[in-house]
Amino acid sequence: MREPLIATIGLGANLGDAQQAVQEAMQTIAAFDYCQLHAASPLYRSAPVDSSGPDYFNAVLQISTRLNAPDLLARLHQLERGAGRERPYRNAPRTLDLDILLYGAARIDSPTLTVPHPRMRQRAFVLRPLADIAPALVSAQELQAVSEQVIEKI
Ligand code: A4P
Ligand code: MG
Repeated sequence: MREPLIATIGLGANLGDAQQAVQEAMQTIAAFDYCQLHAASPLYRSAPVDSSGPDYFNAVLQISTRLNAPDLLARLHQLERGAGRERPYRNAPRTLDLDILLYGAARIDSPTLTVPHPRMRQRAFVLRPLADIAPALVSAQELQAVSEQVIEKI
């Protein structure tokens, strides 16, 4: 088991009881083995970006974890499956999407995992909640660049 580091996880859902799915997933992830809650953002409601269907509920979570990145991803996938996630096509509406946004300061580029998440800095539904819990990680310019995207804090 490795030394603990801070992993940042993005949560999103827009099918079923999406608000509850995101809230429950935050609690479940914080209770994973070898993980401790570091910070949890407020919940946001956002219009779909490059996607379709109802509004999304989004949040960002930081955990201190000893899990390596592939093991953390495997647990997140397990949780997505438990929430009934199906993958009919890319960016399809979903009951629960869990992305590893950051894993400490690591850069990972494997067939199954790219970290930092390549699209995180283009998306208000990531940057706004991330700025709430880790303001040093998001610049004012980045927030300004996504200010046209429709999003509200719940
Ligand atoms: N994968 C690679 N890197 C990562 C990573 N850092 N974290 C692989 C998690 N998974 C990663 O993901 C496909 C594969 O990506 C996984 O099997 C994993 O091995 P997926 O979740 O099945 O596919 P996806 O959700 O369609 O792709 P992704 O990358 O999660 O989509 P995006 O780009 O994150 O967009 N609009 C609003 N308002 N709110 C949203 O939450 N989400 C999306 C998803 C689009 N529009 C949205 C929202
Ligand atoms: Mg995903």
